[in-house]
Amino acid sequence: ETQIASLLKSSDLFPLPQSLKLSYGTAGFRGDATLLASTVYRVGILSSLRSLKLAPSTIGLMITASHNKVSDNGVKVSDPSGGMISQEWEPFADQIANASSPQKLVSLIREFVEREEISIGGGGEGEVWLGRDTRPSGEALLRAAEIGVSSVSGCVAVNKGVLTTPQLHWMVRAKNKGLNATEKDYFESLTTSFKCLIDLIPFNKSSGSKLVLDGANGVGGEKMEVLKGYLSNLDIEIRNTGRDGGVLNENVGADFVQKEKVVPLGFGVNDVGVRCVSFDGDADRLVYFYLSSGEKKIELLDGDKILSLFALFVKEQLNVLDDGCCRLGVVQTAYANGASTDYLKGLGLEVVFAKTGVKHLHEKAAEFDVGIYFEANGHGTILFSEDYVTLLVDKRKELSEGSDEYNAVSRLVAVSNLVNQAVGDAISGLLLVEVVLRHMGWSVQKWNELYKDLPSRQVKVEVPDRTAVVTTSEETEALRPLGIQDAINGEIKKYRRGRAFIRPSGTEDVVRVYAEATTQEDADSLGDSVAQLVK
Ligand code: 16G
Ligand code: ZN
Repeated sequence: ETQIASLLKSSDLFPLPQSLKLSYGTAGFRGDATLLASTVYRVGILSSLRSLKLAPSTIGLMITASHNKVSDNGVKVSDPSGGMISQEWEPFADQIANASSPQKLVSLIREFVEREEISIGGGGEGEVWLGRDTRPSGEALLRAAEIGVSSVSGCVAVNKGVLTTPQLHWMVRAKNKGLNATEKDYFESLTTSFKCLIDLIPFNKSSGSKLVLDGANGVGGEKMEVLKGYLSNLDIEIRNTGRDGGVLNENVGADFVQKEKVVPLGFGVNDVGVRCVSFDGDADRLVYFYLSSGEKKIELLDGDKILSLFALFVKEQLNVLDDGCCRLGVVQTAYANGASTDYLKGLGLEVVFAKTGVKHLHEKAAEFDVGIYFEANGHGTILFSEDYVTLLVDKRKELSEGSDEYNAVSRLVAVSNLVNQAVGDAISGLLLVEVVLRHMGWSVQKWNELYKDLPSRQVKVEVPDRTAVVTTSEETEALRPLGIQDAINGEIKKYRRGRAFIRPSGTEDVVRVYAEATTQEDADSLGDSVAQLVK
């Protein structure tokens, strides 16, 4: 009863704004920051309950709206593994976020606690780690989260301050594994494995040519500056750090660069030919690019191309080991450029498709010994199963130091430490791209030639009810409205290498159309005619 009184009292501090309807969706709750205090407070409560349910365990709560505009904010929860919170809890998240009164909220919590058999007020074993990006609204929202967390008795909130999303996930994962889990440990783990990989490059140990980073005026640029202090062998210039007056995500960052295919602010004619990389606002996505002429248009190396580079490198090491028993798999979404899928299949790789949204890709990648996943937008990582890493470490003991096999095993083990095993991480992704390019002796232009993207086109269609569109689990075909897929197939048939699909957005009230063909004209025309069918 004291627990209930405490919840009623604290929830009075955070009234639900009228007309707010929220859904946890593909990436947590997001919206205008001024409306989110009650939501974040409630997610604080949920995180405490999650921690108690899985006790003893630490849960992560991240305050960010990623690539969205600076006046937005959002909140998402990390499970003890460092992955997204189990989808089984999403309906409860939706319910409490939308509960219309403190009484309603408390009764929902009560029911849930009973059903899930969560024991509250026991030994005080609940712990939630909080992080936020650089948004000005973050501090106040973090306080709301703290109040939510500690309104559940036996739970403590630990403020970890400004972090990238992947840093918080990494730290939560490490903590629950009983490993060192500070931000410093994160940087040390990355730099140690990066240096190890650089030392394993068979020739040309030069520091490589200069890389220029667009930090999206967010947390990523700031953290890269810290990391730079740990590294002697990375020549990097960091722009759009947010300190020079630029606005978060405004005409900068990975989302902007990938969607608009033009240079971000702060880049121009002087950068022609230079290898450049953009992070998004919370540094869980990256895309590379370069300027081939003095114009604004760029050559984009998106998530698909990063995936291809990583897959090639991992495959090369496995070939040295002649290890037929390692299951290497690649996971893409329907948005992956068809040319990238052909390329990966051409390498003899198993390619599977998942629904859009990181949690879906992650789940499928985790089924392999080594699973590589990327969304075209630049979010992705490489997952190594624990058993496979153990096997590699044991195998290395039998190999003679310095042999090709020994080095291949060492590279794979170092990659498993470098690449964030919890979520996609722009910082570790950047380090691995840099390693692989130096290992191959490739320029960014050479990397870009792995394959040529098919022209594509995306259209958003506003409809009265986007849930009328239901797709197969890989989102490649529409099951509903009835008959629409036949009509789409009819359009596709008119174009050489035509491909198109529709899906309801998970983050906006629209239906999205994707189309691809051998020429831009064809891709545009296919996209438009499919959009007409949706209207
Ligand atoms: C979210 C997802 C992103 C996905 C996008 C699709 C995470 C962390 N983020 O931003 O992966 O590409 O949604 O948006 O899962 P849409 O459903 O509106 O097309
Ligand atoms: Zn992001």
